[in-house]
Amino acid sequence: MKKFKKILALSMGAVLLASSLAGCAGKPADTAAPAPNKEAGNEAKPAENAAGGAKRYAFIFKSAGNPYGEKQMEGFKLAIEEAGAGEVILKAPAEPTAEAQIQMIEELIAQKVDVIAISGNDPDALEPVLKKAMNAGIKVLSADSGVNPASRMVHVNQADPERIGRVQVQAVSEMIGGKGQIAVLSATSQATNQNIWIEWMKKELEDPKYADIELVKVAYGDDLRDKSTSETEALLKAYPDLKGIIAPTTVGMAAAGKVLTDKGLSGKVALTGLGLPSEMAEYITNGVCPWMYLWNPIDVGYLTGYAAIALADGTITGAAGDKFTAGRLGEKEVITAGDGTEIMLGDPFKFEPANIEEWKSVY
Ligand code: RAM
Repeated sequence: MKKFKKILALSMGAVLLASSLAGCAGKPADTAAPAPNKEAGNEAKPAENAAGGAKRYAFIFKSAGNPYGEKQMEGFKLAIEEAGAGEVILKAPAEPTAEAQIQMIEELIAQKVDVIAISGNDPDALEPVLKKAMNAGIKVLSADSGVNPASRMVHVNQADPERIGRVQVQAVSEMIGGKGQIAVLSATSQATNQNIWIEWMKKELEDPKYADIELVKVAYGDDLRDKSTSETEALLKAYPDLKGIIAPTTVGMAAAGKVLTDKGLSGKVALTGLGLPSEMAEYITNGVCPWMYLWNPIDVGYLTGYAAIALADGTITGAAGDKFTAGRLGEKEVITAGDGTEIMLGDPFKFEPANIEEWKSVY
């Protein structure tokens, strides 16, 4: 039995490696991932930078201790190593602030790395230091949480922000029968990705079909477990009639799932949003979160890794129409986004009781 589970976990890993997230329902594609070219003698020599050393690729996530961020960085590392492109530097500050990231970027500029990829803690505050990096010849791209177009060459987007925002409102509305108070439990108030999704949630709520739903508050748990827990408790206290919570952050989802479970609120306050299957399986199974959405965070990092390589070797400049091959994800194209250019991973995926068991060991 144990052995069977292990084999299952390994094959799920292969499925994961092979799949970008499919549509809002159904299974991921079941094609096998091509094995990395790691046989003796076949191993690619790390590409060299201008100074003749191995190229160095840095990734800075929003903050440390976030399992989603760890998966994203895992995917980034996988891409760089699989391609034999050079060395990987992974960083995440203790606090989810722009200041902490600015300090890390300054250090990376001093170290003369070749590429900086970043999930930004602020769309604009990083502009001076990221421009400084680009002026020093460092290729800069953002992923997951974007920085403004002047601060980057291209952005790696996990899924269409409009779709991500609207689908969460549609979900909560269905869960609460189209009536009652709802709240949003977000990450930080400056997070680019969450703020864009919340804008789309508000646009969706303008539809007359949601006339009986009231968004009472957007709370910020800062992607910190404790703060997200206390913010959930505060919402329940301030709004005793609250019917639903949308948490467009994996950290917020896990914290809210635990609070609602501990308080026995399953079936009374519905939870949905963007959750990590490994953290949310318990709350999907116990009914606290009837269903939720996410994309594959490893794939976000993996795509970012290949985009970083393509920027570093000059295959792309970040201009719309640029094309490159992103390993097992195949050919990808740089497209025009609302602001600047981006590379799109895919669609959000729906996790529900019927499929959560098979995903919880994957990410
Ligand atoms: C958290 C982070 C991340 C976001 C996910 C959904 O882990 O805020 O940036 O993409 O949630």
